[in-house]
Amino acid sequence: MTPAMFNNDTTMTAAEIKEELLKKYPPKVARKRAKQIMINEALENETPEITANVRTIPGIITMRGCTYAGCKGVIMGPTRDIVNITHGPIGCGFYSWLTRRNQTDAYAPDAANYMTYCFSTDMQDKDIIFGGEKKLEAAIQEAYDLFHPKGICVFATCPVGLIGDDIHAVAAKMKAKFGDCNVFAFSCEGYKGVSQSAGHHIANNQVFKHLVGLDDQGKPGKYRINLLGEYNIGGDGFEIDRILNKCGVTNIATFSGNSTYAQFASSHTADLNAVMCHRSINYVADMLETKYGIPWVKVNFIGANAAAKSLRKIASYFGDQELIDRVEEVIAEEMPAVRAVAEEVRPRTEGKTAMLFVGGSRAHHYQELFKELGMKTISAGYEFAHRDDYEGRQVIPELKVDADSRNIEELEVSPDERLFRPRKSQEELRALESSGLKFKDYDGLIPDMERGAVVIDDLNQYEAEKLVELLKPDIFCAGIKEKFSIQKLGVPMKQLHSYDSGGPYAGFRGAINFYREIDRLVNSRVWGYLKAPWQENPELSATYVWE
Ligand code: CFM
Repeated sequence: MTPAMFNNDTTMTAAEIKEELLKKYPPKVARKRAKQIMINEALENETPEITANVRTIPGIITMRGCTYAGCKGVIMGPTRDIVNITHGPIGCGFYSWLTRRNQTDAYAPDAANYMTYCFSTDMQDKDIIFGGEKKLEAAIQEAYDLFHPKGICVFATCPVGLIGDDIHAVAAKMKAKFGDCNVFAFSCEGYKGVSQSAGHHIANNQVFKHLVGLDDQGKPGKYRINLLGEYNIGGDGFEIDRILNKCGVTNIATFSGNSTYAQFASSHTADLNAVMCHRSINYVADMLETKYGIPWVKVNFIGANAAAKSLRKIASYFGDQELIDRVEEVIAEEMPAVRAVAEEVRPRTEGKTAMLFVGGSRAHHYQELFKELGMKTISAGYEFAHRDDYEGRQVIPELKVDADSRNIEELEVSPDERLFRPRKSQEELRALESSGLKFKDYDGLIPDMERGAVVIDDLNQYEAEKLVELLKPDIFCAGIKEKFSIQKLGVPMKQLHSYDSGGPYAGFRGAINFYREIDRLVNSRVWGYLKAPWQENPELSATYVWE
């Protein structure tokens, strides 16, 4: 049995697909959604512009998460030796506890590891009525007494913002009381922004304000970088560190996969910032540059070719022949194993199609891996990225500041009197730029996608199913909320947030893992055989018990 679902035989044009997706909506909703669905290279638009980072229309089942998730879960969650206390009802704490597969090295010599704990103030009705500050104070004290951590972070959930608890005052008071524990808080109430993206920004600000720059003793090394926007999901960060070590590059701090308090505190001692996930951490990259003089470049270690390119970028920045040669040696050593698997798999994956709807960077990065398999990404989009992640950073000056973005503080940063040290002179930077190295730059997802591909921002449940029905991809990549509904449509589904239980997929070894996984998935017929009970017997007969 070969269900139609597996034949990529659609004859519809991208414009017809867009029209189909919008057809069911009331006119006002359709008008709004139309601006978030773009046919690549803007064939139907006069200005190639996508609407992004705007509120989800009420009633639509979005794939997005909340601001608290972006702050506590995404940025601070992967740090092993900071106690993260959720100030709020237990549900928020519980559902952010070990749900993201950010791994850490618990055997490291400096390893205090609090990641397996779920710290919450467990607010009750009476705390909402009379205020929760005392309870928060007691929780911070208890955590300190039990663990004596270097840092305690406090995260506000929605009710905390609504009742007005001053979490920053409580944190400052406890910090002063302890003297040897850095306590600071995040006003990252779930509703604070339109998605988790606002939480990234809030986390970036507070870590920069309260932690970065506290320790001038960074790790020693000749080529010292920070890896920004890498969260060690499924061990990606471990693989990148393995490669960097092999090349002789010292990673001072990862923001924030497998990170520690000390890494953040000494990150200003690095000489280059390599940015993986632009969306979640570009604020820190910019602030490290302004305050300390560290330039940043965009890298991508997802995909073997992309990893090689990123290593070359880092080497060309330092410009040292020894490093340039070592990077070439490492690439030459690692690539044969990658190529061997790619060649074995490619006859089975060539020409297959993929759809990617993930967060704010993976829907772009993973297209590299699919390209290496000879697969085509026919539709992709982010959940919460901004226009610059789609169209490139050149659009930043024209981004509209609306009420939602105004909600998030923009830190005023200036060069540090003591520590600002430009890592390269203006002439050196210009010379590097003319040799092709781009600083402070990200081209975004759109230029890398084929003409006519459908780019959709904040895809929702309804559109996801419709899109799969119309375009019949060989694989659909998104998250747990989408997984089962897509599989029920007969299409293999790969989670690109948690990697299901797989990974790492970054770097050279990661590419091998990914090739094998995708080969298995796109060549498995099992989802096509699956029929939900209502597809086989659409009518249920039943009787009322009281008849
Ligand atoms: Fe950056 Fe991420 Fe992503 Fe992200 Fe995320 Fe994530 Fe993601 Mo899930 S930081 S934007 S908020 S790469 S948790 S590790 S997979 S949505 S595409």
